[in-house]
Amino acid sequence: MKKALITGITGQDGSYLAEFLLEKGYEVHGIKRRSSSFNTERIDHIYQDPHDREQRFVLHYGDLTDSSNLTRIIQEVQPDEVYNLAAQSHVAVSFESPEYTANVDALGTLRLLEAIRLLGLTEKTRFYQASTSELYGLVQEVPQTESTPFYPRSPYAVAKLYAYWTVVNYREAYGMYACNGILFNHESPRRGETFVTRKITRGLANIAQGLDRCLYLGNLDAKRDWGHAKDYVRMQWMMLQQDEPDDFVIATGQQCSVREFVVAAARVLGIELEFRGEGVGEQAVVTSVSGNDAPGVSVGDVIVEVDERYFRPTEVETLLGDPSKARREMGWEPEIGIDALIEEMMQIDIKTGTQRALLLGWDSQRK
Ligand code: NDP
Ligand code: GDR
Repeated sequence: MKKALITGITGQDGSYLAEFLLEKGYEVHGIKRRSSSFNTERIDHIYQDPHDREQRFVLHYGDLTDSSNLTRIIQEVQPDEVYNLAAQSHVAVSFESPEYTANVDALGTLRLLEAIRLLGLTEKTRFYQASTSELYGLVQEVPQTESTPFYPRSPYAVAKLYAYWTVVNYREAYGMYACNGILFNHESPRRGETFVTRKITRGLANIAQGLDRCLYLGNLDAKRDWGHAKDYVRMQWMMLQQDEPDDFVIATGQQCSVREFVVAAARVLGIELEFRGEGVGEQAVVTSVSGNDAPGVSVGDVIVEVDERYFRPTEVETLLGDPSKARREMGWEPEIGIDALIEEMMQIDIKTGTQRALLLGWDSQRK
């Protein structure tokens, strides 16, 4: 039975990858951080009792800033595959906490690779690094491929650039099977609530129920190549099953703007919008409402407004990936398009919003 170690197992990708590898018959180990409240919501459904003799899902406390802890876990697990998904992954937050972001995202990757090397596991252990389209930043070429020059635009992207080259260097210097997946944005109903897609689907679903009035966003013109996390974790595994290690761009090859995402998400609720003004203060006004999914919204309501607090000191305006190499060499194709992605995210958030509204209604009647 193959053993995989996943850092960042409590995150969006970690949870989907753990499910995927368990289905493939792996013994899956994950590193989770100690926190003052539960942080395992995304993986609770696959949790296995440590007293179970057949246990194939094991969690270890750890942190990417702590080498001794990482070395001990790797020594104990002796993994065939390490998936390094842990990161301070929020670009805007990296401007607030640049040093911490570098410590986790850049040095954390180095710590893992060094642990594998010093433990004599370079022959045995294959390594996947969660690299990112943020490396392209101020884009030098459209669409972006594996050979497009990098131009990072945030402390997050600079830290990930260090990690990217560390992976390449360990591959070349020590012959390690180590790969970079240069993944473009990928989303799901499990996406963290402060990333823009989930902020939009959750925000609009709450507004539809009258739980909130307005959604405040930053740059509506930003364009991203958005895919589904499930498709992307399948690719993470595929990259470690090749004869030779290599780096791959993973993307859909389609892009849309944040504004277009808002319009499409609102449509799932039966809401049509018109955008008025531009820049700070730009607003989305409701022009029609149909169906029963938005009882809290009326024509004329302003439900989205641009707030400069969500602007970034340096922005990545547009990203569009070319996944031809992954298609050609591994036969990978994304299966879930942007419309299906938005529909799925909206349906889950509508369900949660409706339940919350019912609960609050029930409470207020009781008072
Ligand atoms: P999430 O933010 O959902 O998950 C990040 C994970 O890292 C969480 O499990 C988090 O733990 C953990 N983590 C954070 N800091 C530390 C630390 N110091 N030590 C150990 N664990 C830590 O990210 P995603 O799942 O969306 O992304 C996975 C990886 O892929 C990240 O590295 C991200 O930068 C990268 N990436 C993501 C893309 C995307 O569009 N989703 C695109 C390209 C790259 P906790 O739950 O406790 O916070
Ligand atoms: P990104 O994702 O920065 O691409 O990083 P995010 O969803 O945060 O932003 C996408 C774009 O939307 C604009 N935007 C807003 N973003 C947020 N979070 N909140 C807002 O209110 C808002 N309004 C507009 C942003 O300015 C940006 O242009 C994600 C992360 O998962 C990284 O870890 C990963 O490496 C990259 O995707 C690929």
